[in-house]
Amino acid sequence: MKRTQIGIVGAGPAGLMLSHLLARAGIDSTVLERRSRSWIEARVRAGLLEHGSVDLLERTGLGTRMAALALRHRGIEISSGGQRHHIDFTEMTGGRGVTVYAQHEVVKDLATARLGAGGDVRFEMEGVRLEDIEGPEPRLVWPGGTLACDFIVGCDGYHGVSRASIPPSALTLFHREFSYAWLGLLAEAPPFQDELIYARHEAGFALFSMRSPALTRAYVQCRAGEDPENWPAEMLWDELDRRLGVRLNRGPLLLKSVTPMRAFVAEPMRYGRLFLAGDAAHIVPPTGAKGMNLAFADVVVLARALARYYRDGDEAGLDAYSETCLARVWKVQRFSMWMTRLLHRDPAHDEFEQRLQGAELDYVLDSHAAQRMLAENYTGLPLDLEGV
Ligand code: RFL
Ligand code: PHB
Repeated sequence: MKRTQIGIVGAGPAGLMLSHLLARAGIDSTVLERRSRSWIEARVRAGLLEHGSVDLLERTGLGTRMAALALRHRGIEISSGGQRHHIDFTEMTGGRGVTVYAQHEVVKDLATARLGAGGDVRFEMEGVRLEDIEGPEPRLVWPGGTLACDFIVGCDGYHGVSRASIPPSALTLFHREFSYAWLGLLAEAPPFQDELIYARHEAGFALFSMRSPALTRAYVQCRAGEDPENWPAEMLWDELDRRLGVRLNRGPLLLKSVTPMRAFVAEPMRYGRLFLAGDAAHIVPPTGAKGMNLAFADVVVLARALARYYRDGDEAGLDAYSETCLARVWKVQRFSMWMTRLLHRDPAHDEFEQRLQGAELDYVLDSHAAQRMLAENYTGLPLDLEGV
């Protein structure tokens, strides 16, 4: 039977970054990914990197393309009542900012690094199952193969197979569903300005973002389960302009799709010899731009704990993995929920709730302390990269 030290399910940002960090620590891993390499490298998802994620990529030799392609931002704009306000993160945090660099570019950099270093990343692996995760030698099994592992890490996203392999009685699941979602577009149109705009509007939330000097990314709040076909391109552009209070540059759409909003946490993030990381363990609503960053924070903790285990035979880091990660996960969940509730129009809310929401946003826009809280969280809570 084939063996590896760490079997990783899923080649998203979490799985590939973990494999990369383990290789740097001299630990063997095999990544099994259900989709093709071209699929994972083309999948349009996140766009914003926290300060700590940028450090992580640079420190581990993945900064070259990012340095050439990424856009550095000092802050964001918030639009309320038709007026735009700039929040300067760099000033509030003593020099931090955020970086626009598409998730699929990060995934390309990671896949190139792993495969270039002779890493074992296998694509189009359908039907992967986890066996004996409670025993001393868990296995990854698929039609035609078996891989014995010291540990398995489930990095296979919200719909993956890893979390589903844990007996339901061993997990506590926390869920929030939303009655609204985001309808997003990606268009061949130069961003009309440098900074992002988050808009609170009576018709619903809107967000102006970008992927590159040539690509605009933008979202409007819509009903959960909305059919994108109900939104012809012109109508979507008009609605964005109306809610954002600007005139975006328009261009051909490369993508138009609905992203469901969800908040979810599975506790604990370990069962026997299986660890969960990234979206497999938690989802935050996208308003704070946190999901990929949180996935990186998990695997930094796990890679360090595994290095300690293989170096000193010390399991303390592995035992503390879930608790260490969950402390950050809940803080990031709090922030993402706060941003979501601050800016979206909740159809279930009466006038009283809407007045409170308006007052909260006014307070944020007037208060240095509140803006600092926003800046600290948005640019990213401290990420310990010691030993990485
Ligand atoms: P992923 O990226 O979902 O990767 C999981 C991988 O596992 C594979 N897989 C399997 N492989 C083998 N066997 C199976 N049975 C498998 N089942 C699944 C999948 O094919 C896939 O390749 O999870 P990971 O690595 O944890 O990464 C999480 C991030 O992708 C996610 O949190 C972010 O995209 C969230 N997010 C954002 N995060 C940010 O940090 N900043 C942002 O600006 C940001 N914006 C966003 C976002 C997510 C969005 N959507 C589409 C949900 C904007 C949007 C619109
Ligand atoms: C994006 O560019 O896709 C994006 C930006 C900010 C967010 C969420 C998504 O809060």
